[in-house]
Amino acid sequence: MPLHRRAAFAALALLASLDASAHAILTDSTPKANGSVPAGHVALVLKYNSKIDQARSRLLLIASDKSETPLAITADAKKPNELDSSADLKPGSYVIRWQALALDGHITRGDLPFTVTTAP
Ligand SMILES: [Cu+2]
Repeated sequence: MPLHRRAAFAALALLASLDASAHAILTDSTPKANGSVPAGHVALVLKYNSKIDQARSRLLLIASDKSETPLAITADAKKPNELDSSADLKPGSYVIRWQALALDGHITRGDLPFTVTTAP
């Protein structure tokens, strides 16, 4: 491969790695992944490594019977790296399927499984 083409590929690889660092990666959450919370009104917080477009990100709650409920995301300009919501949940196992749009225009997706226990 000619040297100038190698340099071009190296530059592209560098750009790709820089871009990857801007993707939204889930860094913390409430409930924690595989964690548990008591039944009732449950605050849901997904925290990312970077700012995200809250209006164009998505949260879907999947119950153990596979039923799916879209969760409204609470827009909060003071917490630009979070997707916040809440839901009234009965005991059982759930998954939040999240889709986060980072400000670089790229979407990342993931599943956050957790358990709701009988309220004390
Ligand atoms: Cu990106």
